[in-house]
Amino acid sequence: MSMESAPKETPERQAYYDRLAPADLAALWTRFPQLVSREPQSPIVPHLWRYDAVRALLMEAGELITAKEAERRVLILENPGLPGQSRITRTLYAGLQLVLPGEIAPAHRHTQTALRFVMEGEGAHTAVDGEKTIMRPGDFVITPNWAWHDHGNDSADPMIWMDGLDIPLVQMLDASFAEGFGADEYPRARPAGDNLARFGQGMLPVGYERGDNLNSPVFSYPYDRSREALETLRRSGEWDACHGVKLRYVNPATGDWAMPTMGACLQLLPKGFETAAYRSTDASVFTATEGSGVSRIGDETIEWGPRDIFVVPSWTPVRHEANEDAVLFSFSDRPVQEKLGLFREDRGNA
Ligand code: 1HN
Repeated sequence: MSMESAPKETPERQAYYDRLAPADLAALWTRFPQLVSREPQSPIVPHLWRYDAVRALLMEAGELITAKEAERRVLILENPGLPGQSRITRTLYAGLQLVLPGEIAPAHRHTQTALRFVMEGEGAHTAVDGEKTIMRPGDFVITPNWAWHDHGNDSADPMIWMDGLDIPLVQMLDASFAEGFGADEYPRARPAGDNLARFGQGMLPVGYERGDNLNSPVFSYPYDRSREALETLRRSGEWDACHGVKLRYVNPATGDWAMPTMGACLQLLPKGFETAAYRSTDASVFTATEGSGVSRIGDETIEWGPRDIFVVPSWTPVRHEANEDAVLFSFSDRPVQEKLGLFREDRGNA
């Protein structure tokens, strides 16, 4: 069947194909198997980045260039299956960003959506449309598309976070716009914590209408609250066979994912718990905030510890096992796949 293997080549056919290319044409029957595969065929490979190794290189960058000159001082985590393409999965970009004490990363905005997950440091801030959020390890912060954002570090220590952006997705759609603000900081509009008070307490301002905003009005999800929720649920003992205790970050005004293009989750794997094999069409980036464990991803075995980052490709079975209570943050393009009717998952027999 021509969808599974290309028809036999003959000298006459080959000669014909050779005449098609100069005319900017191609024969579909030679391409079917690549274009419409029976199952996802991803160039993305499972991979682990050790935090300490990336951190050492990032600190070197701190001596080579300022955050301001670089605009953002980031080391991109590139999937070895697609080297040189600034992506960690087919649709997502990830990097580790360093802001040194006293530095500012100037205000700009772009149509790409960003998420931050804090790895190290305490007391630096990011500001979204003029509202500052002080960042601590494990905090999850979103920067909606086209929102002005700047970062600063008034603390005494380096601040490092993981950035996740939908850059390759926006690139594929040729929908990138960006501009600088022209000053370091966007004018401060509201006091720090305003978004959490308004939208993050299981309540909404009376009369609030979300309009056409597809992003959560909450842009900071502090770690201590999410961690406490996982701990309470851990004690209830109802663990998902494939995920342990797993919660997703939501837009409290809609119940949908916090951002339209990227979905993020936090999960607790109790000590000794081994998850059942699971696969889904959304390639996912993971990092541990606490604990250590082993993940079997297809044929690869990855041993991770705190702040290491690893990637699970689309439709590749994964099983996690925790050596001690472990907490994993993860993100993927699942909201996009769900909206387009493309998301599939396979829980094995679980
Ligand atoms: C960006 O704006 C940030 O604001 C980080 O921290 C990484 C990578 C590509 C394009 C824009 C940030 C980015 C980025």
